[in-house]
Amino acid sequence: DFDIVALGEPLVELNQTSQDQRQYLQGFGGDTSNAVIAAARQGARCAYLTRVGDDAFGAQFLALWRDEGVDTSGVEVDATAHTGLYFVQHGPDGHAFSYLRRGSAASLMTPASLDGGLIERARFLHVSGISLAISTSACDTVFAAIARARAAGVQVSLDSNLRLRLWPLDRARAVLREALCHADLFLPSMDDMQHLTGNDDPERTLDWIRDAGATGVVVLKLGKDGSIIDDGKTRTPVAALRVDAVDATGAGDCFAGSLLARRCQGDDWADAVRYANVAAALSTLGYGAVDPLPRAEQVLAKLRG
Ligand code: KDG
Repeated sequence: DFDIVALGEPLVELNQTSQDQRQYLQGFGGDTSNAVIAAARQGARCAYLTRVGDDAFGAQFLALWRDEGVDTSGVEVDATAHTGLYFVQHGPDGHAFSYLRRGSAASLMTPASLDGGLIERARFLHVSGISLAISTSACDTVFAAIARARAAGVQVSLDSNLRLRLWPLDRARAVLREALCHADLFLPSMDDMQHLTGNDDPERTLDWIRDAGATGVVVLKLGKDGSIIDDGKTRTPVAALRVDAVDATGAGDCFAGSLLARRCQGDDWADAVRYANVAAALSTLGYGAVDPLPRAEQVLAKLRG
């Protein structure tokens, strides 16, 4: 059985690492894949549900997940479509993504992709705004996964991960509102919520989320200012670890995966969020979404120090 089963799209990553702007380091990304690898590095038993192309990149991903101890029995290989790809570019305002993913294998997932029964064997199902955005059939698949999880008593975790390159704001708002009502854990970032609600005040943002129908735990991520846990009764701020970030790609995914892993290991919400804040900070110290994801020993050493 699994602690966490995640559903979404892996993307091969080409990350700009040089000053002349023309050298790219190949790595791996895809928010839910990042999250499940981060969770596995914290000791969680994980599986990933997706579809990759029958190409060199799909094969690299399958090898990566196996190396990381992530179960791949729910990964479909599609001979008719490619594995998605994105570029990360760095500038004065942080990082930006360019996607080459339309028509990708993962975007062709359907609810039948869930028939292997992995979700029913998990403690958490983890999905995101990106899983919902990539295509209508992927969106249907996410809602079908949520329904299966709820029917089986599996907790649903949803990261907002709003990517406005993938869908219009109005649709994103409507779909995320619908999805967050079914989440036992909702993980929005303040940046995403600012787009969705038009306000930049954390308290009012949490009010908006409750008014939208969230009944589970909400952890609002404030970047370098840490996060706020709202369990429906009280709101608890948790400070972040300050670091000199090199590349924040995947930091939120590291946060999600680490938080879920620590919940499965018995942490209360405050301890799990404290741990996840440190893990996420450490994940920004190198280039790429996956390579710099810390392991449990590193996070624990930092927490103790
Ligand atoms: O959170 C990081 C992800 O956004 C990145 O790995 C690429 O999955 C990705 C996406 O769709 O933006």
